[in-house]
Parts: sequence; structure tokens; C-alpha cells
Amino acid sequence: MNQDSAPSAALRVPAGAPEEPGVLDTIVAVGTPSGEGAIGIVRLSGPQAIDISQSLVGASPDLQGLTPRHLEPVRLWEVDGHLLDRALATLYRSPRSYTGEDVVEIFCHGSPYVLRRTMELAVERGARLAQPGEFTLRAYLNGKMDLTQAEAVCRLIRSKTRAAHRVALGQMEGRLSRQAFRWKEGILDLLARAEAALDHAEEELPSFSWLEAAQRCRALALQISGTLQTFQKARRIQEGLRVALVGRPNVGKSSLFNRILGHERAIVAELPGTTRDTLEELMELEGIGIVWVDTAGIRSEGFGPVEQEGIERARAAIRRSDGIVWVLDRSQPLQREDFVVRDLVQEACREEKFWVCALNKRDLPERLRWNGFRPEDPIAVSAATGQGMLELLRRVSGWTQGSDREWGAVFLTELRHRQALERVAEFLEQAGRLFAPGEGQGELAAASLHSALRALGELVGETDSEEILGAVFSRFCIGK
Ligand SMILES: Nc1nc2c(ncn2[C@@H]2O[C@H](COP(=O)(O)OP(=O)(O)OP(=O)(O)O)[C@@H](O)[C@H]2O)c(=O)[nH]1
Ligand SMILES: [Mg+2]
Repeated sequence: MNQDSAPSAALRVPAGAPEEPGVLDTIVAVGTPSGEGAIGIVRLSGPQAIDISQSLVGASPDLQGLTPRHLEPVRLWEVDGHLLDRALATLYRSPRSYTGEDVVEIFCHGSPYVLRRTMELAVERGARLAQPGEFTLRAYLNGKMDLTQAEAVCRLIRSKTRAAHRVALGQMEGRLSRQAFRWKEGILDLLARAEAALDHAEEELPSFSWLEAAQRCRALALQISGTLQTFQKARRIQEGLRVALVGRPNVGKSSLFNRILGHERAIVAELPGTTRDTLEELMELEGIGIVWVDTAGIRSEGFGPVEQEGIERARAAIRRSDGIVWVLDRSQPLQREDFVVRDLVQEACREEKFWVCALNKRDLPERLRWNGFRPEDPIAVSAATGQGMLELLRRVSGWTQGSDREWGAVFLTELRHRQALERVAEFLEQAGRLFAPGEGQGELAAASLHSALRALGELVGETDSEEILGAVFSRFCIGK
């Protein structure tokens, strides 16, 4: 809605919305992916959503008279009276809609032209193109969801695997919000009792003990620290675990990579040093996303600058990976370079990294000699015939496997969550130290609890910081 032409006094201000002019606009966007499709949905939200839609469909049907949440056949008309499309429309009345405002969804044929024209016509009649995430921003401002739930909507849309979906859905259903609420209750209760004790310092309230208060602060801080640990795991679940295939040149890393993915993604050649750049591809394995990384063969001499760069990238890929498949050629005796790789893998795997050794080319006669060194439980495979591949994948998935139950726990999916909760935990620990008997710092401890509550409020979005909201909603796609 254009502010100049709108008598704003006549418009309904959504409950809880800041009194910025922009929030009174009626916004429009295509809610389906760009390109051709069977259906394309144009969404309007705001005080003029129904009136603007009426002007698109002509006099009939009378949209104001429609039953909300029912599909109604409509025709969309061009300015010159030509038919643009036959479509279906649904209207949702405030506050019973996604955004909490009046919303109209028009289901057109999924033609890029029809969708563009419908949007243009809506804009000509007073709508404004929506910003990324603006529908969800309005839902948040209208109290339909808190900030962690709004973030989860974005994660859900992006989820590519069962685990990522489970985590996002749980958060959208309010799992983290409910946990935050319980922490808040705990802190509030403690604060109320501490403040009562401070107000009646002379009377020695029997129900309150400073020692117990200190212990409860620490217990809460400990619980929050436990939840803080979930951030890394959530990252792995959402982005996929990185598993790098590493080894000396020509052992068959790219061949294994292709065999795992089921298509010829990487170039394979007899020439050592074929792979230069690292290649990555996401694949779902037992519900978890795995980003397989093919790397350049590692050798110690006799290579040019491009291969050198490839080797550097391979080393970086090893450092960044969560797991490693170390590939050896079973049809050849061990070579000096295999030991170079072994040292790299062993060094990298000191930090909680998973690794497995794959002995490739098992279709050829075995000529591998261990020379006193033998990795644990190697798996003989053949990229050429596919033998042993299932076992290799089983080994990797056995390590990555989480269960549906595990994914149903509370996770911190955003860096923002972690930062807010780190502060909550710090303030609680501070309060715990100050509450300790003999400290006589009850007032300061109570102040720390107030700070903890504020940080917790930020987590669920009890904030009017434009910086935080901007950062959260700019990551959305347009139309959501
Ligand atoms: N017989 C047989 N040959 C294989 C197998 N796996 C790979 N090869 C062959 O080994 C050669 C090297 O394979 P690549 O997959 O390019 O090896 P790489 O480890 O990626 O090599 P670089 O990229 O140079 O580090 C090619 O000629 C492949 O056809 C296998 O399981 N059996
Ligand atoms: Mg290769």
C-alpha cells in the first residue's frame, strides 16, 4: 500500500506491529519457485490484500463475501479487458492467516509470464513487492511465532535430508522456545525469591537459602552448557557431514567418488594427478546428509604449480572434514606417498574425526604388503565392480547415524542462538558466584539474573533490534 494514496487512519494496524509506515503496506510476491510449473502462487498480505485482489478478478466473485480458506475459481483480467488466466483464489482473514493480516493466495498456471503480469497488476493497484522473508517477519511481528520458530521456517524450506527436516520441524513446532521458557521460569522463580529475601534481610526468610540459590544458578548454567554443545551437531545435520576421500595419486579416489554418487561426476584417468580441484557433492545416507569430497592425490615431489595448489586444497579439505576415507591401491605395494598420507590422516584424526581405510582395486590381484604397518579394519573395495561399497557406506553411516529420537532433541541451529545462550550461561555463573554464602552480594547477583533474562529474551526474539531482525529475515527467500 502506498502511503501517499492511503488514508492510513482507515487501515487496521496489526497487533504488536511497530508503528512504521512500511508495515501498513500490502505486500505481494510469488510463493513458488521461479520457472515453469503446474501451479504458481501469488500471495498478497496486508490491509488492502482483498481489495487489490478484487481489482484483479473483476466484479465477480465478490471476494469480501467468500468463505475464508475455501478455494474459489476466479478469472484474472488484463487492464484492457483481456483474460490473463483462469485461477483459484483463497482468502484468509486477519488474524487467522500465516501473517496475521488479511491474506489472499491466487493459484495461477505456473507460467513465468502469468505470474509476472499478476504481480505487476497487483503493484499497479497499490501493492508493494515483498522483501525476502517479509511474510514471516509479519507473522513474527503479529505474534504468530517467535524468532526461533521464524528461523526454523527458513531452515525447513532449505532442508534436504530427513535429519535436517526433523531438526527444523521440531524448532518450528516450538521445541527450543519451550525449553527457553522453562529456563526463564527457573530464573524468574529464583529472582523473585532472592529479591524477597533482600527486601526482608532482617527477617531471615526460612524458605530461602543463599547456598541453594547459588547451586541452582550453577545447575541452570550447566544445563544450558549442555544445550550449547548441540550447535556443532546441528550444523553437521543441516549442512551435511563432510567426508573426504584422500590418498596418493591414482589409487582410485575419483572412481570411488563417482561410484558412491552413482554418476560420473569426477574425471577419472590413468594419469596420476588427474584431480586438481576438490569436488563436493551432497548425498543422503540413512537420513543424514553427507558431503563427499574428492581431493587431489597427495604426493611429495615431481609436480607442477597447479597440482601443488590441488594438494594444498586436499590438505585443507582434510582439516575441514568430519570424516576421512583413506584410499590405498590394493594391487600395488605401499609407496612412500602412502606413508605421507597416513601421517596426514593420523594427525587430522587426533581431533574426534572418523576415518576408515579403503583398499581399492580388489578386482585386481593383491600386491599390497604392509611392511609392519596395518590400519585398523580396512575394507577391500573395487570402484570398478562395486564390490565392498555397501560395507564402506555402512561403516560411514554407522558413524554418522543419529536416530529419529536423537534428532527430536533441542538443537541450536543458529549462531545467534549460541551467542545469546552463552551470555545467559555466563550471567548465571556470575550470579552463582555472587550468591555464594559469605559474599553478601545478593543485589549484584539479582542484577546478573536480570541480565540473564534479557539475553534469554533475545533468543526467542523479545527484541526490537533491527539489526537482529534484518539478519534473520534477509536469509529467507522472497514469498515466505
Ligand atoms: N581395476 C581397477 N581400476 C581402477 C579401480 N578404481 C580406479 N581404477 C583405475 O585407476 C586409475 C586412477 O583412477 P582415479 O579414480 O582417477 O584415481 P585418483 O585417485 O582419483 O587419482 P588422482 O586424481 O590422480 O589423484 C584409472 O585408470 C581408473 O580406471 C578399481 O577398483 N579397479
Ligand atoms: Mg582423482
